[in-house]
Amino acid sequence: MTAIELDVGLIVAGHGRHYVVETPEGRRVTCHPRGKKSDCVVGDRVRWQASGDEGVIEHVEPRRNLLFRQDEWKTKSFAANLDQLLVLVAARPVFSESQLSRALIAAESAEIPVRIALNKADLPEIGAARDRLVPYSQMGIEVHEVALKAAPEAARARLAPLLDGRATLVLGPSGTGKSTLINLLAPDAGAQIGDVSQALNSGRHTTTSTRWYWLDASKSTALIDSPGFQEFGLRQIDAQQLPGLMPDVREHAKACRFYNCTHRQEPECGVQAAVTRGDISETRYRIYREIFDELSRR
Ligand SMILES: Nc1nc2c(ncn2[C@@H]2O[C@H](COP(=O)(O)OP(=O)(O)OP(=O)(O)O)[C@@H](O)[C@H]2O)c(=O)[nH]1
Ligand SMILES: [Mg+2]
Ligand SMILES: [Zn+2]
Repeated sequence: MTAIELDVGLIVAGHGRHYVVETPEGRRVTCHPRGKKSDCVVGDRVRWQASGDEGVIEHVEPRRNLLFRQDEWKTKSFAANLDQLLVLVAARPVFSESQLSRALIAAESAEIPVRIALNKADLPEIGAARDRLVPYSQMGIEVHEVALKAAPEAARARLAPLLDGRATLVLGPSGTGKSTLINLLAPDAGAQIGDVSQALNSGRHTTTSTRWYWLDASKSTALIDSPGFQEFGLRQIDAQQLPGLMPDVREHAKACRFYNCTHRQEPECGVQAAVTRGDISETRYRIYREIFDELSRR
């Protein structure tokens, strides 16, 4: 059988070796990949063949892009064929700037446009969270402040236009409101929403797998819910590439004396000078060095 005779479909969910494939008519079929390797991710376009009530994935179409993280031991794919990434952080729980920066670097490396949303504007910690995001808006990344639960209609008005006509992966630590966002914009999604204190105390994540949701009947707009992440390895990136993937570092590296400056101890370094002047935040520079060291240690 040639590929042309197989049915086409979109991977909308994955659980271990089971995938849910959506057909162009909107039917959802549980499928298994052919062979041992399960190398599909949510967002993949596939060709599959019915086998009883289920199906077999025979072929994965070439990907436009793939967002993933990679540590020493394993590679974890988030989703493929994305138009943008929305990193969702919140006033509470306090977010790690290192994890935020890592997600931004992975997106830059995969050439996926990114925006940040800061949720829970109703909480008293919002001022501190807002201040911590100033360096990110200064480096040209949009930051949208919302209260998805406390002021849902204002949040919808702010975010819906940014999402319209695109496939957007919502990524962020556990308990920031990713599933709350999905349920606000895709009312029959029924994504499970967790209780923060419970999630944090038990170290549990409410959402356990990545899932694709359509926001409109014409299927032009999609949001992809994902489990909160804690670790974010960037082993797929060379240390030498890192400055080019961090917009603030990249900007000031133009002023370095040496073309191969690593911005750590070289003289006449534009990046170190920018840190001294306060044009690159101390935290961002610390994160740069931490990731650079990690990527140099192979
Ligand atoms: N105060 C406040 N709480 C909110 C807001 N938006 C969401 N929450 C709460 O934050 C908690 C976590 O929300 P979820 O949507 O489950 O978070 P998540 O990012 O999907 O979490 P994981 O699935 O664990 O990754 C829930 O108790 C929500 O009700 C908001 O605007 N303000
Ligand atoms: Mg969730
Ligand atoms: Zn330098």
